[in-house]
Amino acid sequence: MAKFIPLPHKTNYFEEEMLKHSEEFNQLLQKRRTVRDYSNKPVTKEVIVNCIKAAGAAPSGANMQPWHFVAISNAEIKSKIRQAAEKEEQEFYEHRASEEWLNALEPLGTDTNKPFLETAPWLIAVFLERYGVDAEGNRIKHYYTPESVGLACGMLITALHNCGLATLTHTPSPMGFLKEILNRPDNERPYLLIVCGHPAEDAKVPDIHRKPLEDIATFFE
Ligand code: IYR
Repeated sequence: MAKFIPLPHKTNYFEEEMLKHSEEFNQLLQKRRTVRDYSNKPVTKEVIVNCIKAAGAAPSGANMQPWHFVAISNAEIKSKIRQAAEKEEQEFYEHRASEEWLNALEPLGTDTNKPFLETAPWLIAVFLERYGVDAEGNRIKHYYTPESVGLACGMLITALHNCGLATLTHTPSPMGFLKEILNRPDNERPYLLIVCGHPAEDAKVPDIHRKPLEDIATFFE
């Protein structure tokens, strides 16, 4: 039988307050940029812990919370990840990527060289649990797993940005090497590698723009 409790936290803003919150949060998120140039300045673990907790508050299919976050500041592991990622990227840029894909990436100026995987103080490897495993080793079915983990990643990036940190959502492809280097179990697959830290003093970002509202939303009133 489903058990219900009263909604524990309620916010009841006046309309003007709500509008102000929406404007301020939009202003904050409009300042988010994907960053590839990082400073090696450390970021305290507690900040990363709190942001991962925030990500863990994401909604998920049947509340299965099908995610696992591996946060790495260890230089040796970061170096292994960089080596493995650059090997895959070499394959990608030289053989796997279509001409069309390479053209789409051209404005981003990306290439096989991924120094940020060692420079940035934290890498957060996000794993998707294809299924759960209970105490007896039985499989527990998970639902809407890519959607759920995507939502958690969005919240993680937002939480990190809110702390004044820069992020890069990095997807070396394929990223099976993450599972080996980080010793993850069979039920997990690597989903995303989030690079996080302070931007380099002279960090540059591509001159690209966001679509206007009318291109991303439709309203029926
Ligand atoms: N994984 C490669 C290529 C790449 C692919 C997409 I889609 C991007 O938005 C950016 C890069 C790389 O990281 O260089």
